Amino acid sequence: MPAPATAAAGALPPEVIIIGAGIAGMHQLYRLRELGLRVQVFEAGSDVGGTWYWNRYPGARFDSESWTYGYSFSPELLQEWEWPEHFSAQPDTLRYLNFVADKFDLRRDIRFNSRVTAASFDDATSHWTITLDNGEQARAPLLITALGPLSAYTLPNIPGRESFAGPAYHTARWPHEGVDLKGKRVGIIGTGATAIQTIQTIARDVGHLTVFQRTPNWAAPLHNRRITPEEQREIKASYAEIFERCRQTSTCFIHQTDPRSVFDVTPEEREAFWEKLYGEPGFGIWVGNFRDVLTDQAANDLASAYMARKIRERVKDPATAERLIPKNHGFGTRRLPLESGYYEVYNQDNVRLVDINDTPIERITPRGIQTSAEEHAFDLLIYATGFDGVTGPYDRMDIRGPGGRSLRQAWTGTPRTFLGMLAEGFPNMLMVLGPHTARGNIPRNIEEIVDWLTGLVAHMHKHGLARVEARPEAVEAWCQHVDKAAAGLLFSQVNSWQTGVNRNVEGRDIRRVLGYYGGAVDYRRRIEAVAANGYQEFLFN
Ligand code: NA7
Repeated sequence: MPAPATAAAGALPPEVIIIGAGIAGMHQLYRLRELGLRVQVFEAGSDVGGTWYWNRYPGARFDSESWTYGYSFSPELLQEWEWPEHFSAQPDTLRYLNFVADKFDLRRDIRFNSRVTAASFDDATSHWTITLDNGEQARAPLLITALGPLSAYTLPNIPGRESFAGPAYHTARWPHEGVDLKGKRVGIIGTGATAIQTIQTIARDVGHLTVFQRTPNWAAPLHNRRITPEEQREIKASYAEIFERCRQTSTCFIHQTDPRSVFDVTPEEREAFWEKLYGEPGFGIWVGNFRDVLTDQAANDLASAYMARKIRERVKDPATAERLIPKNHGFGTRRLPLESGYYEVYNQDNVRLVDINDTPIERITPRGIQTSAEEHAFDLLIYATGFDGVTGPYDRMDIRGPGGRSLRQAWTGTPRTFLGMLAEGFPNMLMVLGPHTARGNIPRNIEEIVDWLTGLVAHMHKHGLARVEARPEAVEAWCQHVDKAAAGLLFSQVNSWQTGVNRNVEGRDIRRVLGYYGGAVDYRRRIEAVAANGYQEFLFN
């Protein structure tokens, strides 16, 4: 019989199990404690932080304004913590999450180094049993998954990967002690948001850097800088307004879509607006652009042409500049990487861009990477090859609902949820930031979902309800609405982790809608209405 994975002898079993001690799991734990519930969190890492615990690659940092990113639930915390930079670097973010864990004594309910490999629901008792990688088990009526949409990292499916003689790291598993890259010959695969941060940071230290690019991405300047003491005072004095502003925008960033069409203004006005956005910090150029840039092909073509011009201005070698300009997707139709001197890296003598569409990678060898043209020799390889987004972390566990029904199988084509918080046919499993939820400024999205789920749990406790599940007709209506909300957006026609495509994972070659794209304001209105109407879309008993 497996050993119980919770608490000391004599202690009462948990009423809720949470998987994950990242931003979401920590907040959910805090909230459920407020309800007086016994909660047990299981975390695969050796400490708190989730994304910010694992992703320690050089240059990892926010693209969200730091002062919009932290938890808003504690006014005291907001006054105590000081973000050093407008866009926080990973070490500071991890320090922040440790500060929060210490302040609220969260660790006493978290078991670290405990990866959950399976979860199964017992229909007779309406309890979930989770199994850890060491075989231990734990049981509770409610299971909350706080897995993170980008926690299932993926390695490239290139032959010979294991044969490389030197060290090779995925960016999401960067060694905690750091890596000395000085003078080394480094190869990096990938040119997404992660790769761009890594490349621009390490290019000055390495001996030589070769970037293997399959698809270039549009990228815009981050414009990060330190927060001055005066700004710090101002930020602390205006948190209420900052969070209110985030509540009013469709992505929960401070940036709001401009109500004008690209075609409402003259070419000169358009150029001036884009120059302004290009010169400003953060995601404004992406989510604060003209209203039709992300929905209308002709408007998007103009924005893409502007961005292409910027790349040509910044990269000296015209052939390299052309390779860095995306040709198969328009500006902003994939998650926009923000950069600090990324394009200028390609003006350095020690950096080379290899377009693997021209010279495909054939295999990884003991010495390096063999393309159709030559063998590139390296001391070290970096895989900045991304994640099996959103559903990947669920797929990596064996989750079984009533009658042993597998979630992995149930979601083979596309996930089926109600509000992105309950999966169809999986009672008592509540998801924080699962598929079909609004996503933008992630901690803001998390906070709303955590608070809403806390309300649902409180409702169940108040009324003595042991089991909750979404009504099939509510799931159907929600899934249809989710599809409709994404239909008019140009990004829906483009392959990326946001549309569920990952060519390194079998079966991940079909685009799916994985988020709610009706906007955060609409999402909030809908979930609040469900709670206000007494959760009629659910079956309880
Ligand atoms: P992304 O954005 O998914 O980027 C992964 C990159 O790796 C992308 O350029 C891929 O090219 C490339 N890739 C993946 N597999 C291969 C193989 N087999 N061969 C060559 N190139 C490959 O992940 P990130 O980590 O950069 O960013 C994820 C999110 O984290 C980001 O959106 C932010 O929200 C933070 P492809 O484009 O598939 O051709």
